[in-house]
Amino acid sequence: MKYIFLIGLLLITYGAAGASIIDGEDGYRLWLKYDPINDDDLRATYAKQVSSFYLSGDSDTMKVIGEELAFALNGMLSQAKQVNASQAGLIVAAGDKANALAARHKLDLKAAGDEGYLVYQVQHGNAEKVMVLANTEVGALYGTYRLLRQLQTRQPLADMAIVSQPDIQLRVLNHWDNLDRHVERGYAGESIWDWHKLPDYRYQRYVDYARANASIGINGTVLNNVNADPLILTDHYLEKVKALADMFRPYGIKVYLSVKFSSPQLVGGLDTSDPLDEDVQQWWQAKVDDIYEHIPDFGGFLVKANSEGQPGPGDFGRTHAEGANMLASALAPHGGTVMWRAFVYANEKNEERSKQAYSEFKPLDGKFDDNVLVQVKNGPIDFQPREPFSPLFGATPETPLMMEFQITMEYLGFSTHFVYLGPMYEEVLSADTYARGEGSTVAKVIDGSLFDNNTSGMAGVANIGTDRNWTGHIILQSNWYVFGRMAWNPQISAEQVADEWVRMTLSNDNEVVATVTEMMMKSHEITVNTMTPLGLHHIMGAGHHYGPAPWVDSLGRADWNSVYYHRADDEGIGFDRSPSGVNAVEQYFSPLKEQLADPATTPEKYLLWFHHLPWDYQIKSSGRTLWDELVHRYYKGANDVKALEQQWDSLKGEIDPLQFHQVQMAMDIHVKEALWWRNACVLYFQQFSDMPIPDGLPKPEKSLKQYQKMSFPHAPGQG
Ligand code: GCW
Repeated sequence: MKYIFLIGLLLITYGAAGASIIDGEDGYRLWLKYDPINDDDLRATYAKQVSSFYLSGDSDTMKVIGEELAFALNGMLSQAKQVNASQAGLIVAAGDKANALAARHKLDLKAAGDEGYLVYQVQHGNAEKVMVLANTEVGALYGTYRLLRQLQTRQPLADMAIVSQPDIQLRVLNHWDNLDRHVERGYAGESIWDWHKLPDYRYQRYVDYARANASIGINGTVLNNVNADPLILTDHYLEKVKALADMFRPYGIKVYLSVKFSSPQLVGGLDTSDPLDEDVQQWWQAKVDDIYEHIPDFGGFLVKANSEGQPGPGDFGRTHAEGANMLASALAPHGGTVMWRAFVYANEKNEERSKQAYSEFKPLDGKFDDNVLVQVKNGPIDFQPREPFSPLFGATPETPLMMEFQITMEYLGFSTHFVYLGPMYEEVLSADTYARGEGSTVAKVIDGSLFDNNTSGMAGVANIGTDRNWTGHIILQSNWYVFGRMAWNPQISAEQVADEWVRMTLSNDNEVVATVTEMMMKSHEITVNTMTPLGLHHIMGAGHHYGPAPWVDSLGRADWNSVYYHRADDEGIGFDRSPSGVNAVEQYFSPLKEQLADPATTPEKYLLWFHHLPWDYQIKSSGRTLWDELVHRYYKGANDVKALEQQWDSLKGEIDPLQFHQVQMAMDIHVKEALWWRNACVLYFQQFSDMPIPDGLPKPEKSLKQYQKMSFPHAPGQG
């Protein structure tokens, strides 16, 4: 109501001017807004239950819990007080104290593990109390955020009986941030790490970053780009890294670094970086020892090696395992981990790109040290709008695989498209690899349960920067959020997460929640249709990856060009990865491999990923020809984006005006770009199909030549 009035007033006064002051939520507070609860009864009930709280200790983490509770409860209930145990409605306890309370109330604290928690309402003496109990203080912190979420989403506390612990051990953000603050594939401002002013100047943003991550269970951060600057390992930078590690420690967040494999040569003064060379090994050991002296809980290293020009063990005739193990043995005495990326592909291999990671890493299964995880992108190529899962998942029983999802939307519209990635993550995690028969989902591979691995991890390439709202677009905050929630619990549904995120970020009004959740849930599929329907992939602009460019054919390597991937010709379109082509399907387990070998049994969403099909091939679900279906999907995609915009418009006055306005502006861009993708792709592919755009559909505004001429100097995020 207040908002409608405000907007109305501004429009009357300045309506014609176009721009005006909008007093609203700028998004900085993310999902931790803690605005007052307006329902008096509910507020009073909550206040009675939890506004007085007791903490079982005064460590740094307990202090952080106390601060968060005071801030949140004052915000939502206008009251909060830390008191002694007998007076408290809410008890937050860790360690011995928690064990004693759990025993008294016959609760199984073991089920909380090292990082989990119990949140219970219990009858304690003659009072009802809410208890957050955990074996560790970090567990108590996570439990506190869980309890606060109950209030933020307006759920009852009575009868709460929650037991939760993470299924995945390492839940890590990867920042592709350079030391000069440029963020590779970043679309939300500069890097939040102000390396120049560190270690002394410590922005509030660093604390709020830690709070946001802890609230969703993220327990690690790789601070710098995988295309790593070797300077990160010099004393000058390590001092700065230490400052961040010190700030994040109370929140349970460990710091990791990306390292360049040739660092011994580049900053160590050695003349080789051969992992089997003793001097090289000693250099790394000394470097690692030094890091741990300053950062006793340092997490470890992330490595991109022999990939896209980065140095690696291959330069010295050594395998990825030999490279990874050399770093792993330096880290092992300190409990550190190596996350070694499987994103490798090279022209010289003379093998189709989607097959190379598997070919390279499958034979190395069992050769990695215990503290190495191999980090695999969700799909076999590169974070395309949609990919089948990488065949490596399930193929390495002896080697724990870490999932790498991209949260930043390099290939999905940067930061102006309305795309919730939850359904995409869910699609990948719930996919069946059949590695050990039916039910061997990707989620079970990466949580370690399928092969009984003793370590597990999930990484997300961060989408945040210095933009006031962190992610450049409020809706895209949900992608950071859902990544954390799925890293904690890879079985959770994208829809449930969307619902809770909307409640905490936009509104608790049930109708608004239903509308926005529904929009979010369909947004990924819609955007896939606008860009790469039916399994098309890698047809975006070269270098910056912005916009459609299926015509790209002149880049240095065959597999950097769009034409390599879509293979459109007079006969048809698509990449034959079946046994009659490059036989990438052989890397999957039966019965998937047989299913994907035949277009009739390949899911339509992957059709052109696995098959080159004639333009008049009949699509099963619709009866259309392939050409008509392709055109139909591009047109449907663009129409659906337009409909999304209208749905958003219907929320005017129902949500915060600034949040509303910002998303509305981005939606305009999304609509325009969906039309651009549609027109450029349909015109381009029509040259090969030589078939008409079906009757009744509007013709593209420009000619193909005009679309091809568009250029985008200084597009953001370039590598
Ligand atoms: O998707 C590609 C990106 C590169 C990135 C690379 C990788 C960090 O275009 O910018 O480099 O993947 O994942 O290593």
